[in-house]
Amino acid sequence: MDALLLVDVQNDFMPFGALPVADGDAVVPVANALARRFELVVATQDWHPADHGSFAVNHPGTEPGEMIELGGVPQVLWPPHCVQDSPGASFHSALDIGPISHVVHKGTDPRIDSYSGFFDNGHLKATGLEGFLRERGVKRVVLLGLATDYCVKFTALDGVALGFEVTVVADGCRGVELEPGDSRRAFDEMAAAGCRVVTSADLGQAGPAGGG
Ligand code: VGL
Ligand code: ZN
Repeated sequence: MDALLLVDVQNDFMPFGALPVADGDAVVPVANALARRFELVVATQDWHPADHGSFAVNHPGTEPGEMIELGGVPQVLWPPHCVQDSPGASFHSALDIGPISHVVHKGTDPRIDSYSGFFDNGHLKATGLEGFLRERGVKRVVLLGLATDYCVKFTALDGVALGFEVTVVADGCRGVELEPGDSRRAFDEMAAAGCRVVTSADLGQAGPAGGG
């Protein structure tokens, strides 16, 4: 069984959002085209409380982009984004949510961030995504979304570490690029860890995905 995993296709990561990813909305048509072809489509949402420790505003004297320690691990500070139930946390309005059968919220604990859809950044708590996929017999996870250099990367790396076959759809991903080249390095890291990095065209045109 294959699952399509849509990572954080949320307004705040779009070019008009609070934590803008250049060209982030380009992932939406890729997601919509692929979602039709999977029996199981799961989405993650970054879902922070307003007092989340990854927000620079919650650490007086700091600015976005600075590093601190949070939950025992290094943490980049961000502008407030994806606050639970805010418009910025919603899926992009053009994302076809019909095929999505399950949504995983992450980053809900103010004391630690969670880039991966599977675990928080300290690997202390699971989100439930692994169990959800295993209960349904999922062996291969095809993933895309935002951002390449954070949530896509850490979700892909945890996925392979957990024993899933992970395929990353490169044209369905865009990165934050705090440092130029971060996205390219993220794709290299994912490939080195055993992820297949493909384009949506490589996955073929017709029928349910799984053959390609
Ligand atoms: C993300 C930074 C902060 C992401 C989430 O979805 O990649 N990046 N929170
Ligand atoms: Zn976040």
